[in-house]
This record gives sequence, structure tokens and C-alpha cells, in this order.
Amino acid sequence: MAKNMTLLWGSGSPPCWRVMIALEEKKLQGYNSRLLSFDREEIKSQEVFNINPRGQVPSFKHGDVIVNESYAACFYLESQFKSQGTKLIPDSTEEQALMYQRMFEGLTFYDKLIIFYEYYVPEGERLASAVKRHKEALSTELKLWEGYLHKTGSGSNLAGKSFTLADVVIFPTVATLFRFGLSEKRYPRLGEYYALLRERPSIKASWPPHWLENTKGQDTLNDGMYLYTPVPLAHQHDVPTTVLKGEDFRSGV
Ligand SMILES: N[C@@H](CCC(=O)N[C@@H](CS)C(=O)NCC(=O)O)C(=O)O
Repeated sequence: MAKNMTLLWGSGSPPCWRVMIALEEKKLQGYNSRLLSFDREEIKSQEVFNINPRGQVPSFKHGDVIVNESYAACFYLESQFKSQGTKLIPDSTEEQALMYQRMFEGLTFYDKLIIFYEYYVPEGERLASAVKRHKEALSTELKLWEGYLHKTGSGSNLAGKSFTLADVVIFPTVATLFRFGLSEKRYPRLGEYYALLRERPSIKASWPPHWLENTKGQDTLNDGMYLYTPVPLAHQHDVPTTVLKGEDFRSGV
């Protein structure tokens, strides 16, 4: 039981999900889990600022130790609980090197999630040409990851045979893409990886609750460039809008 740990988190947030998977893998269930909505009153509340001066989630505390950045929290949990639960940093030189490489590439991958464009870019500043460029960049990025998974081989994890921190931090990005309609036909290796890992107990246990409530995702990336608009409360990552229409946006990523 991890009663001296507190995690403030939001449903469907990939950075929060990373920390939740790490906690599950390290057998740290029983932590004080606080699900917040992305409404200003909750996400910018004193409760969040007391832990995270950025007013963001994840906000994570272990005793008096605060580690908010999702990657930092995952590394911290692995190093503090090395011999507990799953060993998330492999011993083999090759696997370890590949794990670090993929983990940090994972940040670039996450940055390319065009589905959050509207969340981050105010209405008056959105440009059709920028969406097109972002879409192309995502497509190029996805091809890279298809290639990586092709190389590691069918049924393997991102850094090889073991489940590692690379999977902890990158799986939420992959799952988010499929939730938003990424085509398994177009990206079969990513589809296989997603299907394999979504059955993993740590991942099932931490599955975003609003995805469970509403099992149908969106076609954002599949049949057109429907962009994301934030809405209040727990369903914030799942509302389709058709703000930018036109031929440029009718093809999938
Ligand atoms: N670099 C941070 C990113 C955290 C982050 O962007 N959190 C988002 C949720 S996915 C958030 O709290 N957004 C609300 C806001 O910034 O107001 C990490 O990896 O932990």
C-alpha cells in the first residue's frame, strides 16, 4: 500500500497515465488518487498549485518529495522501488540503450499529437496551413514508429522483449492516437503493439475512466481533420468539432 503517495490526475491525459502505469507496475496501488477535471476551478486550484507550480497534472507527491514531470516521476518510482514489482529498466546494454532512445523520442512523438491543436492554439490564431503541416509531421512520425516496431519484431515491446519505461511513457500516446481514430490498417505494427499492451494488467487498471464510460472514440485522425475542442469536466478529450473543413482536411493521417 502506498498511502504516503498522492497523485492528482486527469482522465485521458497521457502524462498522467504514464505515472499511473508506473505505479501499477511497481505494485504501489492504494496511493491517494485524486481525479480532477480540466475545468479551471479544479486544474488551477490551490490543491494543484500546492504540489505543482505549473498548475498542471500529473501532480505527484511521495511523503515530502514532489516529482511532477511524468518522465521524472516514472524514473523516480523505478529507482526508489527497484526490487518491487516489474523491473522497468533492463540490464542488457542493448535494451537499455534502446529504451532510453525510444523514451526521449517519445517526447517528440507526443508533441506531434495534432489532436490537441485547438486546445493549445487560440481560435483567432489557428491556420489551415498549420494543421496540414502538423498532420504531415504526424504521419512522418508514425511511419518511423512503424519501422521501429517492424525491426523489434512481432509481439515485442518498444525496447525489445521486456516491458520497460519506454512502454510506460509511450503507450499512452499510442492509445490516444487509436482512441482518436488512427487506422490500424495503415499502421499495422502500432495496431499490434496497441492490442498487445492494452491487455496488460497495469494498463487495464489505469485505463482512462471516461474511455470506459464511452467506449467509442472519435474519427479525428481517420476520416478527416476534425479537431479537438476542450469541454468541461471529465469528457474533455473526446468531443469532435468540425472547425476546419475543406479538401485539405478530408484525408486521414
Ligand atoms: N511535461 C508535463 C506535461 C503535463 C501536462 O501538459 N499536463 C496537462 C494535461 S495532459 C495539463 O495539466 N494541462 C492543463 C493546463 O495546462 O492548464 C508532464 O509530462 O508531466
